[in-house]
This record gives sequence, C-alpha cells and structure tokens, in this order.
Amino acid sequence: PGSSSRAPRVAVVVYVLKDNTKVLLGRRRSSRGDSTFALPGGHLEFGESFEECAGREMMEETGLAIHNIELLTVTNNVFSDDNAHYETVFMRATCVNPEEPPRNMEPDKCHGWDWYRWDNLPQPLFHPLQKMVQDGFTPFYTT
Ligand code: 8DG
Ligand code: MG
Ligand code: MG
Repeated sequence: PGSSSRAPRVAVVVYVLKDNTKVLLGRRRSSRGDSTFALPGGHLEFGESFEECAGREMMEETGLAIHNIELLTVTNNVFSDDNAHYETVFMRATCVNPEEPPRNMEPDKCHGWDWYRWDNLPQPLFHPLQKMVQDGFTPFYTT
C-alpha cells in the first residue's frame, strides 16, 4: 500500500532515570536505526494506556519493573528511509528495584542495556532521541 493509505503509528518509549542523572539506553539491532542508542519502548497496543505500555515494554525488553511512570512529551517522527511514521510518546519512570541490573531479553533486537550519564551520552543516538538532546530537552526531576 502507498503512504496515502497508511496512518502514523504510536510508540511509547521510556526515560528510566537512575540517581536523577542517568538513563537506560540500548544499542538497536534493527533495520530502523541499526546500531544507534535508543530508549526502551515499542508499539502501543489496542486498548492500552501509555503507562501500561511503558511498563510492559520495559519488562519485555529489560526485565525491569518500573514505577512513578509519567508522561513527558510527544514528538512526530518521519523515517523517510523506510517509509515509517511514528507519534513517539516519551514517558519517564524509575526502577522498583534500583540495584537490579537490566537483562537483554530480546537479543535479536538489542545489543544490550546500560546506564548512561546525561552529560556523557553514547554516540550515535537514535535520531528521535538525538533531536531532543540537540533541542535541549532533559527528562530529569527538578526541585
Ligand atoms: P514491539 O513489537 O515490542 O511493539 O516493538 P519494538 O520492536 O519494541 O519497536 P521499537 O522499534 O523498539 O519501537 C517502535 C518505534 O518507536 C521505533 O521503530 C521508532 C519509535 N521510536 C522513537 N524513538 C525511540 C526510542 O528512543 N526507542 C525506541 N525503542 N523506539 C523509538 O521514535
Ligand atoms: Mg518491544
Ligand atoms: Mg523496542
């Protein structure tokens, strides 16, 4: 089908915050953004809330339980290379068990998860994330 008969999809991704200075990133194995560092997340399923989707994708991809799940913002992302279009919903959350290490639950989709300081992010970042960083966005708690 041509692009005129298709609709944008909704993705929910999560800034999982550690010590209010680090985020969880994984290097993608995918035709879209291969080898770039991206947040955990995936497609919103029919009938799901953003919070439910965030919690489910986190468990499916990293084995970690999250809480304090909050909506941050939404960005519009057109991937002209592979004719995809997403409304990407960015959430933030913290881990229920802060000392538990992430597990690479979907090794066919990800090279592995790790915590990265915001002032020392790995490169290259997945394009939607790169754009936000460039625009000065930060996901952390302010007091
Ligand atoms: P699913 O079958 O588990 O639902 O999908 P997935 O395999 O986990 O999909 P994904 O590629 O991880 O996420 C869906 C789309 O979300 C992705 O192709 C493009 C969009 N997306 C962004 N930014 C980010 C991000 O930082 N991380 C992830 N994982 N996806 C993102 O626009
Ligand atoms: Mg997924
Ligand atoms: Mg995913």
